[in-house]
Amino acid sequence: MRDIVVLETMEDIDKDNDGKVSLLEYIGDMYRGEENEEEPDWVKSEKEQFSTYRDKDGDGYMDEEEVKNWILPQDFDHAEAEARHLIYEADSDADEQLTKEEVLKKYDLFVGSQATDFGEALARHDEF
Ligand SMILES: [Ca+2]
Ligand SMILES: [Ca+2]
Ligand SMILES: [Ca+2]
Repeated sequence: MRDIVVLETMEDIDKDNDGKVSLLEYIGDMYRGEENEEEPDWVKSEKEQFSTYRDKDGDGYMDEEEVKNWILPQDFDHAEAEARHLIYEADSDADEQLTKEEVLKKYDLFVGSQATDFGEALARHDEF
């Protein structure tokens, strides 16, 4: 069952059907920028994600195993990753602390997040 999901994802993203997902294919699946257009920041950070986390053996491609780890991580804590992502997104002054103002500014992000409990807990903890 799990492998079918992996295969379908591969088929979807692996445009040149070489059985591996290149950085371009990975990004191209989410983002189609115009030439000369500057990349949005999230594309840059996705690229970093790719080389830092997705492409474990650093050969520049995600093979089947790496795609599997990407979409079906074994020991991946979704809530924690989401929480970290939220902090990263919301922490406007990058001091790794979230103030209530920062949370409120990104309120939509927290509400739309799977880790909404985290956002709520955070807002509660940060009352002053
Ligand atoms: Ca490919
Ligand atoms: Ca690889
Ligand atoms: Ca901050």
